[in-house]
Amino acid sequence: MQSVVCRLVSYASCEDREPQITRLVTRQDILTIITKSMPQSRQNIDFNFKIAFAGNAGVGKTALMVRFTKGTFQERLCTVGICNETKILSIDDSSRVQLEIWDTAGQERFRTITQSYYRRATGLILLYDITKYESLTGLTHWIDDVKSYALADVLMILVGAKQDLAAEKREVTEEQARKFASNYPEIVDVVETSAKNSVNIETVFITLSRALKNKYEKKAQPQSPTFPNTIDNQPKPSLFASLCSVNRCCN
Ligand SMILES: Nc1nc2c(ncn2[C@@H]2O[C@H](COP(=O)(O)OP(=O)(O)O)[C@@H](O)[C@H]2O)c(=O)[nH]1
Ligand SMILES: [Mg+2]
Repeated sequence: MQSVVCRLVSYASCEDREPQITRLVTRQDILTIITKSMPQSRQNIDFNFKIAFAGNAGVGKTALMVRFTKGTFQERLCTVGICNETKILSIDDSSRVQLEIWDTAGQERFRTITQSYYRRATGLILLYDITKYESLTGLTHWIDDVKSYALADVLMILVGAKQDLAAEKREVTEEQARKFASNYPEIVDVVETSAKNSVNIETVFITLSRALKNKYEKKAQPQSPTFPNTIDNQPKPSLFASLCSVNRCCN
């Protein structure tokens, strides 16, 4: 919006310099400016989904988000403030899906994740650490929280993180995870990932996005860049810049 305002200001000052061209800025002008100020890649978006995380501290939520959105992995990360990142995916070569991915801000350490974090999330990534059995069972509490705060029909994917440590430290088998998932019809799939070695990272987001797309297509909702979850009234990443940073761990 800031850039739109800047453009309007420069548009107006341009008119000042050329007084012979005097006309009002119409609604159409504003729409054209807004469209032009959107990066090409943000146009023609079929769906917008807000994706949030649930899972114990230390299971690898931030590492998964950073690997997916920035393509990097750093040992000993800590999350400060509230982070969201936006990424666009093509699903089955036919739909462009914009994901707004919200990391927790470390509140899970104190079990103080608030209603506002889950509000309007359409998709949820439930993360456990395959080297810690209690991180799988602990998800029961997070799912209870999600069910009381999130949209009633939120879809979830169960993700076993740190798959690169399977050989020496595995405590949870994929079968145990699938059995856990079978108790929750909202869980669309179970995937093991490694943010460290970049294994199955895109699979998580594509699988969840595809399930969400199929669900909303069935509902025959209008195609709109702001459907089903308008993000326009959410704080933009730039406004969050001072709150949101992922640093080397301060522990
Ligand atoms: N070996 C390995 N370590 C990981 C992986 N993902 C995260 N970690 C480590 O696990 C710790 C906690 O990760 P973090 O993303 O901060 O967890 P969060 O508290 O759930 O956000 C950090 O030391 C990460 O480097 C992974 O895929 N493999
Ligand atoms: Mg974190």
